[in-house]
Amino acid sequence: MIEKIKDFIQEVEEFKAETAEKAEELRLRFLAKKGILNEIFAEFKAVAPEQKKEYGQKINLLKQLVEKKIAEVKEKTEELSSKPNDLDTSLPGPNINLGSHHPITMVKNEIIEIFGRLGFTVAEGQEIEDDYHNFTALNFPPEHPARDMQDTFFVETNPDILLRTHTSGGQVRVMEHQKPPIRVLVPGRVFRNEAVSARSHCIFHQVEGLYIDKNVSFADLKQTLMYFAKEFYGEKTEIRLRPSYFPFTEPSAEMDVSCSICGGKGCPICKGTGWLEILGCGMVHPNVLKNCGINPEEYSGFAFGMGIERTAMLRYGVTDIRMFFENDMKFLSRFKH
Ligand code: 2NL
Repeated sequence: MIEKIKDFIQEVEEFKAETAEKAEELRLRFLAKKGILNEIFAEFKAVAPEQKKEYGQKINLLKQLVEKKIAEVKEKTEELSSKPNDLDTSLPGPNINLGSHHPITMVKNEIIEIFGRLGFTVAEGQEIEDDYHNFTALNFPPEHPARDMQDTFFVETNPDILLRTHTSGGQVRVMEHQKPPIRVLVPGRVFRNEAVSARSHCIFHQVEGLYIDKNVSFADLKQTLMYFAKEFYGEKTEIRLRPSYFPFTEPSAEMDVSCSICGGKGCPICKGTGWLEILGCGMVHPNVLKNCGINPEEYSGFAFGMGIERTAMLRYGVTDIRMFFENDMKFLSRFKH
């Protein structure tokens, strides 16, 4: 009999009291009228007098254990059910971990917002393009090096299909479907078959802009981009245009802004020059207008393109472009506000 009691003690000790139902089961099994304890008490009467002390202690221990377990569950469930009544609605709520926009998204949105004030709307092109919209319509000659496998990711089974190397195909599609005046921004992800390093990546983001109407001049281009530079980099920002070359614009230029870090005096960020190169631009080439069904005798326009990563690196002092693609929580949480 003593062994049986010890087994019950062990059973109750191991009992995990989680729900009121489980506790009730335990109570019925041990404490009910026809429960185990009453059964043991009945047997206890027949125990020899010299063993009564040992038996009595063990039986008491068992009873206390059962009662303790039941009390524990009661306490737990009461605690839970009484919580709503104790709720103090004047206390501040629990800390909810909010996410934040990715820095590339933040810079992209800011650019869209600034040009939006000048009447530019947004169009999304497509990441998978055909050769015509990515190159041919944009006046790339058939043998242009950008069309090389070394520079562009082509779909293996079809040399006509590729991952866009710029978002310009998006503007081509807008021109094909819409009559001037056109004022559109095409932001998006682009791909180049390049080695990845701290300064360049095979995937990056661009915003390109296109403005087409009657009598659009280089002065309009300059004024529009100066407005953008002052809005984005600050009122004191100066701009400078240097001649450049793109197949799709003529004339073409690179735009620099005075270094916002040193104010133009020269620092490591601008490599001592006082200027930061931020975008390429130019007057849309007449061949491009023609290819898109717009008469270059009647209309003219300007276009520009800028890399978002480069812009974000300058703005946030990020020195490795790869950080934008790693989803490192420590890096991303810097951009919470
Ligand atoms: C750069 C330079 C540029 C354009 C993009 C463009 C688009 C059409 C027609 C003419 Cl449909 N031009 N886009 C023009 C000049 C420069 O981007 O360095 N981007 C990162």
